[in-house]
Amino acid sequence: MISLLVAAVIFASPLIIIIIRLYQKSTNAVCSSKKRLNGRTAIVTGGTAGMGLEIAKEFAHRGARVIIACPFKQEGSNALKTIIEEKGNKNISFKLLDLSSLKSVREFAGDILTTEERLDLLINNAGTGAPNDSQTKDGMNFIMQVNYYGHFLLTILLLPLLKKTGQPSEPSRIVNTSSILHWLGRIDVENMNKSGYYWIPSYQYCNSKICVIPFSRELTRRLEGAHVVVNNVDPGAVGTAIFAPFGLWGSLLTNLFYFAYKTPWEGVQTALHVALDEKAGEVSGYFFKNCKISRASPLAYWKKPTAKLWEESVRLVQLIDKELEISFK
Ligand SMILES: NC(=O)c1ccc[n+]([C@@H]2O[C@H](COP(=O)([O-])OP(=O)(O)OC[C@H]3O[C@@H](n4cnc5c(N)ncnc54)[C@H](OP(=O)(O)O)[C@@H]3O)[C@@H](O)[C@H]2O)c1
Ligand SMILES: *[C@@H]1O[C@H](CO)[C@@H](O)[C@H](O)[C@H]1NC(C)=O
Ligand SMILES: *[C@@H]1O[C@H](CO)[C@@H](O)[C@H](O)[C@H]1NC(C)=O
Ligand SMILES: *[C@@H]1O[C@H](CO)[C@@H](O)[C@H](O)[C@H]1NC(C)=O
Ligand SMILES: *[C@H]1O[C@H](CO)[C@@H](O)[C@H](O)[C@H]1NC(C)=O
Repeated sequence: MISLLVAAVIFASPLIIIIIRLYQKSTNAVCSSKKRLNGRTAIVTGGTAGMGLEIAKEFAHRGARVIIACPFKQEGSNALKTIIEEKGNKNISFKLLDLSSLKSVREFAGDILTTEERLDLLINNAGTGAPNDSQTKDGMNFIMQVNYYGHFLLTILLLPLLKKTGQPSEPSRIVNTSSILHWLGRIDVENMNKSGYYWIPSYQYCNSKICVIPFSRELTRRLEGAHVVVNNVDPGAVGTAIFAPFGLWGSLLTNLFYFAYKTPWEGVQTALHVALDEKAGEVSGYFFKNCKISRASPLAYWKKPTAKLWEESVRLVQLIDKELEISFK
């Protein structure tokens, strides 16, 4: 019986991989915008590897000032060098940012607000799927803080600059990275920063990726009248190092499925579309997939948890009334 099952799995896997590949390759759309970004400034969180690096390169190619950010100095300076060499644009900076630390997020945002004159594009791309269920120094679940709370705080702290930059003819844009795995996630506000949430070690990843969606919608509501738009993207399944923290299992997953994955270049097309396309800049609070508006899980549209999530997020990232006032006045 068991051996029959094993045989079935062995035979079915290549077929499944081929189907995923065919589906992904045939549905993947390419960003067609030719927009130049001279005189524009973009921040790409985690612009040092995988899809973030690909996005940063594209922005550099189009003439933008690009700021990339991750928690490791060596990785940051390597990426910086690569971008400058490949694209011949010297207006690129690397700054330290550890999204798992509220203090680091505040320092990064403070630095940006005092040194940058404008901010046209904020790409909340950094993310971790590390099977790391420990609590951070701030008392939150590690994955949730990196993927969701950290970006929540960062976005709100940077709003004054985004609002100052946005014009009626050209709003500044925020792009949040969701994932197909958000379909498995829940907006479970009471247990949001819990360790050992579920028997699957990285389950909070799914939760972090669904929380991003109601947030974009709530922020859109709160930003009415300001020239800032915010949308979510689902890149598809992309061959990056995101599974590396899983060790042997991670490299197995990466290599076994390599054939099924999109390349990082293919994976970032929707993010580029949302960041650059003229029509995409006219909507806010939407979920994009393959360069088109799509529907996220119905859970992401429930009103009650959305309001509660906002309150709880403000409390956990320790935003004070005065800061909220400055960002939303
Ligand atoms: N790959 C997929 O199939 C897939 C599918 C759906 C959604 N996504 C999402 O797409 C985004 C990009 O993922 P990727 O696949 O390109 O992964 P990746 O290659 O692992 O890149 C992740 C980036 O995030 C940075 N990062 C990690 N922890 C951080 C922290 N604490 N503070 C600041 N930056 C941090 C990393 O910097 P270091 O390298 O220096 O740690 C790296 O630059 C993520 O949000 C991911 O959840 C990926
Ligand atoms: C860098 O980019 C910014 C914004 O795009 C621009 O204002 C500035 O002049 C650029 N600096 C250089 C040295 O090109
Ligand atoms: C796990 O999370 C803790 C903080 O909660 C952090 O200090 C540590 O670096 C993380 N480990 C990995 C492998 O990401
Ligand atoms: C995504 O967008 C929301 C608002 O739209 C913002 O508050 C949040 O910080 C962003 N990032 C994440 C990961 O939710
Ligand atoms: C996060 O949740 C855990 C358990 O659910 C709780 O013990 C902790 O106090 C919470 N942290 C904060 C900052 O509220």
